[in-house]
Amino acid sequence: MFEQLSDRLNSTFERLRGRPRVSEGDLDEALRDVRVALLEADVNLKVVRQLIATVRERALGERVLESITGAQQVVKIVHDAIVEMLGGTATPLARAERPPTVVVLAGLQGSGKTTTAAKLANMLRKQGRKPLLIAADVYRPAAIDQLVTLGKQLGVPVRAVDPSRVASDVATIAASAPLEGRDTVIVDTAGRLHIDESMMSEIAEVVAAVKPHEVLLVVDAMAGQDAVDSASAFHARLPLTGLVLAKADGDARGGASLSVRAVTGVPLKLIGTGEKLDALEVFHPDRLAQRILGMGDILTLVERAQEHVDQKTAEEQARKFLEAQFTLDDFYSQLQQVKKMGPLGDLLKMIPGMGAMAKQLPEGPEAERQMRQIEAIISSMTRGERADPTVINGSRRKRIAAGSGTTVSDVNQLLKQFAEMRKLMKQFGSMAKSGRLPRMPGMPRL
Ligand SMILES: Nc1nc2c(ncn2[C@@H]2O[C@H](COP(=O)(O)OP(=O)(O)OP(=O)(O)O)[C@@H](O)[C@H]2O)c(=O)[nH]1
Ligand SMILES: [Mg+2]
Repeated sequence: MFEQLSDRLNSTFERLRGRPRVSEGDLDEALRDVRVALLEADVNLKVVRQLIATVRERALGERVLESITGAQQVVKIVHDAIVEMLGGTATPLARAERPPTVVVLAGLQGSGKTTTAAKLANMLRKQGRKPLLIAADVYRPAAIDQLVTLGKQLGVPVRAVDPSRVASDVATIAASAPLEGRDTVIVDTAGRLHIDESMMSEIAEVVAAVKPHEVLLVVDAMAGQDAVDSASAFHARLPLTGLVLAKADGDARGGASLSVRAVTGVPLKLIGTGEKLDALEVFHPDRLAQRILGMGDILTLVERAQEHVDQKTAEEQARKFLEAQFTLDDFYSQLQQVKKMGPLGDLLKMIPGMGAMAKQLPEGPEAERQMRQIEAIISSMTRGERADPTVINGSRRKRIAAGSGTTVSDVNQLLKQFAEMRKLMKQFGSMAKSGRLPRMPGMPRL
């Protein structure tokens, strides 16, 4: 996601950095490139115009043209403008003071409501909440079964409503949820077209009857600007409190995610990044802007690590990582854990400067093969070699290659990559120490 946009923006800024000073002509040329890049990413035209105008005005106001760090300032201004366009800070889901918290999901047919309902239940369950799912899609008989199946997988109870009294049933079930020890109710509704008046008034009735704390519209990122248009139409009819962008993983250009907030004024709260039930993320405008501008997304990486890796090992490794005391042994054990966290390429993209490397990475069976090769090479090293790879001279390389069934050039490549990684970590560590990186809960203090 966003690769093309990210590449274009980065080469634009690269060119700008190459200039000794940024002239007004350079600025306008760069802004033209940014504009084209955003339009090609399918960002809404009005939103693009607004963004470019803001950036230009700020750049001139901040005297970018007279500064020797002008190019850097422009990047920062673009970054901030993108963050604003995406809504500023992350907007957490509302929580009722007195349970139950009620969340209603609405959206077009096939947009991803049922899947999102289950993913959200899963996310809340992991946070220690006790969700209950209500299947209020009474038009497709299979819809209830779909939710029941998902609920079973998660161990979350599912209740169905009577087709003849959808709104009042949802209200009754929601109200009695706390009696069953459930503190959050997630209502999956039928897919509807915004032009279908009777279906729109039905969901409006549900909303009026249960007075939910959140009315989330699930939009399909792959629909691009159509998703943005339908969001506007739903917003005109329902009191939406937030948006969920489903199928963001299938949206190569990213236009919907980048414009839906600015066009509708409704905050984007969650994004769906895959079919599996753990593929739902809280939406963070700043992190996305950083990812697009090639600054990496360390915070999401750290969170994902916390979720999948045991906490103590993670902290220990993060400390070593940032102090560049990381050995090949750590690298090996991290590879094992990284495998649990998701495709390596996805993870690398979140590390500053690693986006380009991620692109060269193979996927699927080839990635598996390379992973096994790396493991074989590391396990053919002695303990001393793993702790301090600088002792690995020519004859040791030959021995390691023979022992792992690889070639000397395979061994060289791994050592080179490892050395580069360490160098990067060192920079990173000093950034973290000097406070230039935000600190996350759970991240070790340096
Ligand atoms: N890749 C990907 N697929 C998704 C995501 N969310 C949902 N899907 C898929 O999209 C399809 C439709 O999802 P549903 O959750 O059934 O959509 P719905 O809005 O409930 O559909 P209706 O009830 O028919 O209106 C399914 O095949 C899901 O697996 C996502 O974030 N990524
Ligand atoms: Mg459904």
